[in-house]
Amino acid sequence: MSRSPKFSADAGNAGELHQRVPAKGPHTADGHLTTNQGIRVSDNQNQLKSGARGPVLLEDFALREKIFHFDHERIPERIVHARGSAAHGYFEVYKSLSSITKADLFQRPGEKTPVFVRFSTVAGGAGSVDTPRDVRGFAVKFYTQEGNWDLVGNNIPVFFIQDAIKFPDLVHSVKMEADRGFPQAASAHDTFWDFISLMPESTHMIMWAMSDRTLPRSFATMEGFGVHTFRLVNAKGKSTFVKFHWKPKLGLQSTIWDEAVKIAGADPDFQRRDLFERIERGDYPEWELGLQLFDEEFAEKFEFDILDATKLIPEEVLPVRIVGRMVLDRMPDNFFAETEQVAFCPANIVPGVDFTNDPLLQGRLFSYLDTQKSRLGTANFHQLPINAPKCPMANFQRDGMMQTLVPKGRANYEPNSLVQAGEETGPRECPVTGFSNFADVDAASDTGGKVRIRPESFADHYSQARLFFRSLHEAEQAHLASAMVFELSKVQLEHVRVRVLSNLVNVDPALAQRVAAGLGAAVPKASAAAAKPIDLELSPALRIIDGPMQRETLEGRSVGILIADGSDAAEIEAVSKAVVAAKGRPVLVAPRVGGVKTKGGKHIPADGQLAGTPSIMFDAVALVLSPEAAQALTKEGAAVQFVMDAFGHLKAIGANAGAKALLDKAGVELDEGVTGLGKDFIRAAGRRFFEREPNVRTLA
Ligand code: HDE
Repeated sequence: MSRSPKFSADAGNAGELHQRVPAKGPHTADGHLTTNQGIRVSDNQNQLKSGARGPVLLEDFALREKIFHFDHERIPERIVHARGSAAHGYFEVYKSLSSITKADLFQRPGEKTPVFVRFSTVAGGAGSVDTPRDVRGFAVKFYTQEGNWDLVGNNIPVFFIQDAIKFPDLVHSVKMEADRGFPQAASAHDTFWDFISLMPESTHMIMWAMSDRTLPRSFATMEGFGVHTFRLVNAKGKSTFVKFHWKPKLGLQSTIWDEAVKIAGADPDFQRRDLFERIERGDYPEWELGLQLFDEEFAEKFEFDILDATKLIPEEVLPVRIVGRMVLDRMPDNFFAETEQVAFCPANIVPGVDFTNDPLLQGRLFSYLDTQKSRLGTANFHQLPINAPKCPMANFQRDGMMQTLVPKGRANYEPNSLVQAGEETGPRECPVTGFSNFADVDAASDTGGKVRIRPESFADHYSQARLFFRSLHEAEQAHLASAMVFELSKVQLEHVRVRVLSNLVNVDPALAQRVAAGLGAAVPKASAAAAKPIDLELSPALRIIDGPMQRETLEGRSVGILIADGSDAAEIEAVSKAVVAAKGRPVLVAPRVGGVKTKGGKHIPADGQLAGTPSIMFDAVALVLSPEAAQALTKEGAAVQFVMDAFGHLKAIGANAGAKALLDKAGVELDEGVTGLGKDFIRAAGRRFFEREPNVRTLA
């Protein structure tokens, strides 16, 4: 065993190991290795130890960070289509399809749109072999000038099930069996065939699955299909049904089953390697995009429902029209960053492409976003380079885990009128150029089709606001008006204050007047109302004060009883008992938590100390004080505040004669809510005295 402290793992070939070639990805100018924090690493071979043979030191941040990161390198694999291989390329349209679709990528002959295509098997895990008998995924992400369009298809034109709700069952049945964890990447087992045998709608797909289609020789020699019926929509809003086809330039080629099995042993990565090598060689895989286009009339006449994903339309019945080609000419730079993190979603469509009511497709529209959140861990997965659109994007979605964008300014909502303050306003919708869904009036005739319209019956925004305000007790009205004045006084954008006032005029001109007066502003004209507000019969149930839900009771309320040395024990006891008898909760508050020594020398412990138990904690207060104590407490801020707040908060104040000095100091004026300590206090303590309010504060 070597005990030499000088030994180093790379001692023998240090020169060779330290030659540097700048990387394509993140790198330092001089090729220096750093930590994730940018700290230069001095030794990537030996960890920090206390002595050559001693324990490893926790402070070795380079070691800890490196292992920490390594421990978290994996993300959940796809629940289906886990094993995949992908490549970059482009789609080139042959001639303009403007008569059938307004989709930008189909307008200008010869124009190329970047694509990223991922091929996959369905059942096997990420590390399974390339050549099981299985359906192949054929997912294309078009990075168009109008946003990303994902055509997430398979190499078979039909599917196992008609409704999305059966998908988890289908997938559970084909994946390795739940108890034993095998077979991997194989449909030849009990549970799959059990399910299939109970699922007659799968029969057509099973024919395909058992055919040579599920043994493709290479990705480059298989067809791709959008499977569902989609729509193409032209600039005039006319919809044409479409089924998408990818036709391989090299034609179709499959393997023999025996061959596929042997390939799996000889080269588990047969198709991934094939894709890589073709592109390396410059033999770029190529497909032509074909469309089967048809209208409602054809759909009606066709013997099967065009919304049924277990059916195809034979090319002999409806020819495939070739409209462009797709070439894959560049391998991803990094398998994880691109192939693993690419997030396809059938709901990603562009103007000119639209959905149908195919129930399987509709189910998929929900599913894929969920899966991305689960796999990539954040709603910001669209910011990953492979998922980000290559056209400009802007919206008010903000924050979230792993947010990498740093939006400026405070416009994170709309509508806003920040432009009037010379601030950035952020982006806006546009009904002309924005995506609009095909209305599909026929399919949804009873609801009038798919629209983004608010019904006329939702137009009245003011009448019930008026009803509410006018139904309130006048004290509540004053509170509401004052709250408006307070809030708007904090608003520095004058045009916003004016706009709120003009809305208030619709609610109630008198309210607008009160708020305007509180702001020192003029009352503006009423804002334009979608429906003219009307006077409704007032609803007393809407008010709190004097409304049907007002209760005058001590039940469930608490009374703070302020006591001090020299207080009368009998008085304290009497008021406490009376509160309890009325189902209230008495709380003794004293200058010291240890309690007080009463007039007769008795010790009474306190429940709370004055400074930490202000009157805001109670629904009413009682003062049981000797004249001397009251006098002394006039010099105690917490005591004065105790009483002043109770008065200002319109609470009942019961006081004995001795408390007068403190009442006076707190500015308490006699009213119905200021009582002695007897029955009148217990009665008063069950409510607040709003009639006092004009004497204690100015309200709008
Ligand atoms: Fe998928 N499918 N799928 N699927 N699918 C996924 O999304 C799902 C269906 C297809 O290379 C998942 O990101 C439901 C039909 C491909 O990354 C998941 C239903 C077709 C890929 C999902 C279907 C497909 C997926 C798993 C029934 C052919 C791989 C990981 C309504 C037209 C894309 C992921 C890639 C991937 C759900 C049915 C094709 C779980 C619920 C039909 C090619 O979201």
